[in-house]
Amino acid sequence: MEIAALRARHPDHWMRATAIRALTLDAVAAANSGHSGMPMGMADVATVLFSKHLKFDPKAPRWPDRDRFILSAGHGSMLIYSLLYLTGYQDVTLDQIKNFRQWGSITAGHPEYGHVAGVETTTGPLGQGISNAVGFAMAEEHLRARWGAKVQDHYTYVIAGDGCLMEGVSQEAIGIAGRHKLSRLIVLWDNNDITIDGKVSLSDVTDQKARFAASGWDVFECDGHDPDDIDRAITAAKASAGPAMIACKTHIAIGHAAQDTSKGHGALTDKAQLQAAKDAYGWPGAAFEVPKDVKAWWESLGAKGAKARADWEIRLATLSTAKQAEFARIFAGEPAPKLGAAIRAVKKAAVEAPAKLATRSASEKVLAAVNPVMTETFAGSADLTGSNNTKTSDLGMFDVSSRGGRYMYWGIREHGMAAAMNGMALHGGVRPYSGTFMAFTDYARPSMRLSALMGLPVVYVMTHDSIGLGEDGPTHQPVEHLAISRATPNTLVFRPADLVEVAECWELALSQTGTPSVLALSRQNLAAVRTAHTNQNLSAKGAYVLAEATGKRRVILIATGSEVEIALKAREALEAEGIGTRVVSMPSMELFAAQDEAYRKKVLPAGPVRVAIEAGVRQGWDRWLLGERGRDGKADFVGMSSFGASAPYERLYKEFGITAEAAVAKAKALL
Ligand SMILES: Cc1ncc(C[n+]2csc(CCOP(=O)(O)OP(=O)(O)O)c2C)c(N)n1
Repeated sequence: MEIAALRARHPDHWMRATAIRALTLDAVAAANSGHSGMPMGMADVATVLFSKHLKFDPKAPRWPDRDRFILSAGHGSMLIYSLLYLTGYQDVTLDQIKNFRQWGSITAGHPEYGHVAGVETTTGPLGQGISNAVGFAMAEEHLRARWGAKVQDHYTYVIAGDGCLMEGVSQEAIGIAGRHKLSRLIVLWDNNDITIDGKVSLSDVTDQKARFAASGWDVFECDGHDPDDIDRAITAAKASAGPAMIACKTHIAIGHAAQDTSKGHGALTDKAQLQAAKDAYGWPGAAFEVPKDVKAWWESLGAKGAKARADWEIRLATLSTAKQAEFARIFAGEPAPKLGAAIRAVKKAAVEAPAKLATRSASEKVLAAVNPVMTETFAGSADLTGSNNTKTSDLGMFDVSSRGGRYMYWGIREHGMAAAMNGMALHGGVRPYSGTFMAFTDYARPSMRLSALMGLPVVYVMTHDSIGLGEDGPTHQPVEHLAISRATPNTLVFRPADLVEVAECWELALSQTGTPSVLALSRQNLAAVRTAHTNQNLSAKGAYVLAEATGKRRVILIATGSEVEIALKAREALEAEGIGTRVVSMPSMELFAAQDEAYRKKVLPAGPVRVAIEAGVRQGWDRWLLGERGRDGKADFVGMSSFGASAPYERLYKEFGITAEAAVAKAKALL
């Protein structure tokens, strides 16, 4: 690559783009870690995107109608930090750039949502950003249909590398975007032929352009170092009818000794080589110095965006006051004011006409009451709509000709679904929930972890939550998944026992603003366990006394979901023998752990023996059995310690010993 020729052909552009390259080299060298090559290679593309196409206002980083820019290749974080610093985002100061990757700085190793205004999503786990972007683009289409182009009318741009495209989740995302003709989604592929181990050809010979085209995308190409060609390709991509992929041919670590090699991928810290690269670029000044005219040009881009934002505010103000308030509410992620009343009505009706019901069906009943009053919900299922019970009659289908619909057939794409839900939640204005089988949380898990890390109130409707699903057998029967979900920080796991608890748990899940929820729901029918109505949300405390001991309390049975019914039966048997037994229903361990000591002590006092009953593994239960005033030798667990098996569920419960009799025997043995 002839750097001199590039400089000569577009001298102004060259210096502007090189500001990104120079800042990247300096920041990575100062941190002595990080990734230099990718930001250096994509600096030209980013410069054209930000100067000619991206609608953004550094003074209003969360303006709802901004274009979204997603750096899916998150290891190249210095690309986005440089752009945010150069264009004048307030919190990315030069000091932050100098403290790249250091304790206390917002310029973390990989871009983190919530740390830096202008970072739309946390990236780093490759493939996530491009898959989030599908959710961003869906949310934009949906909101544009419902609110009008006056207030929602923008693009989603993604920079993705070879790694993002190799990760399996990207195919799920690409498939969804192609099927739904998400024409406002534009992926800029950093086609540099290099990954960490060497040339891409070491591990992949996929024709990426053909692959995208085969999934329904419009495909473009450009020379990723020629600003005119980049501009031409982006302009064409914006006008195309489908989602667009632009293969940007670039050189990793351009102008450095490590150019076009896998060495260029990582941290380029050699001082002499760094200076040689800057000399080749014609870059003046000391480390972290950007010439005044170059910085001023970048800042002028930011100022341009202020006008677009001000115009948008004028358009928003033409909506009625009520509509403006609703728009503000859904973008703030606040629950609808009528949610509480809708939930209480379901609870009251449930108690008045108790029925045997699977909690997945109970969930459908709750959603039928919630969706009409909380119209920002956006539902779906990974090809298990009839099993997950996520669809209610009022939602309508989200499709190419009906963007206002609120139900999505995700196809068999659990991971892509979860990643897209993250994107929707990040975009704002929609509150996504979708379902699959609980055992397939594994397939969605990388994105579920990011929901938690980013603090997104996505709801995962995970049905068929135990061996209680029966004949489908151990491949489909979760045993460790409750424990895995509970082990994840900032995640609420709900396992409700009946319609009343399901209603309460949905209310809690839909009231979250910074925490995802996992709803574990049964396939099999369950008896109603809550027989008296109260307006109070008892599940909000995580655990509560469902049935008190008569006489001296000697046993406490703690159960969740489908096993609460078993605990109540065991209580009856123990009480019949004169053994006072309390049953505690524990729909959410996390919420119970968050209660004060006095409440926890009231529910789990010292003294009685404790037996927990849950059709899953014991991991996670010992705090409630041995801690919290419990004692080894006075506690036991009725649950699973192996995978399940294929048979009718009643037989499985018997064979695996998850029965009232087993609970009674274990309790008595401890007395
Ligand atoms: C899921 C995941 N696996 C592995 C990594 C580690 N990793 C970071 S960058 C990278 C190589 C990516 O290659 P490419 O996208 O071509 O980036 P470039 O070499 O162009 O910078 C790998 C394997 C990661 N960040 N995420």
